Amino acid sequence: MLTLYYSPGACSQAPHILLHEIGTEHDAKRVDLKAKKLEDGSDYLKVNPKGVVPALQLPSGEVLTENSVVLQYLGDRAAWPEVLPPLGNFSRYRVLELVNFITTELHKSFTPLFKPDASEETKAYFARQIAGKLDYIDGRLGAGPFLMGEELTIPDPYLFVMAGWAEKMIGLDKWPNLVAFRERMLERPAVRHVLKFEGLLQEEAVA
Ligand SMILES: N[C@@H](CCC(=O)N[C@@H](CS)C(=O)NCC(=O)O)C(=O)O
Repeated sequence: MLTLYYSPGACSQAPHILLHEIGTEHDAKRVDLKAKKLEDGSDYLKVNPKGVVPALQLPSGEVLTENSVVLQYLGDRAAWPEVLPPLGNFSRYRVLELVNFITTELHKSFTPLFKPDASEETKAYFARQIAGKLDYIDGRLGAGPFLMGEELTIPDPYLFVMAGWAEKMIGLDKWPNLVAFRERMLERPAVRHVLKFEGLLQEEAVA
């Protein structure tokens, strides 16, 4: 079985949602990112020496890291090919283009906003960077419902996580398409399940 190493609300939520969207059986182990420990007290650095989530342990015991690659791995194994079109289909590269944009341009621009030792000036600089990237994403999304149009593909759960971070850290008022996307994603059973599992949606017990 696959095992996802995650931290609540972190970028690991993207593959966590994808696993549920594509219906892949898996185990999910919570990581204390400060202590670099698992819930049983064992050392997470033995799983992923980089000390970050996500990490995906394969049935062979190999551990795959880097969100964009973990999402591709899962997408290529989905019984539902639309989530990542196969080789030979040009739209595969459009999907990967979006994943790469989110991981390199958006995701890492948030990092200083979460760091207590980053100055207000640094935070303001990165908030402006994020705003510019969200201008592009909002236009790209349009009426959606998803980044690629009618079908959910692997960058959508990733964008959902980034939209949640943006809402919390800088507000989403300037990006109405992103607000609508986030609301649509929040209605999805896979998203609700993961939010409950990660302890971020309290009103119903996890089944
Ligand atoms: N390059 C990695 C970065 C992953 C990453 O930044 N993960 C964050 C959570 S969103 C983390 O684990 N941070 C803990 C730390 O930096 O100590 C990837 O794309 O998967």
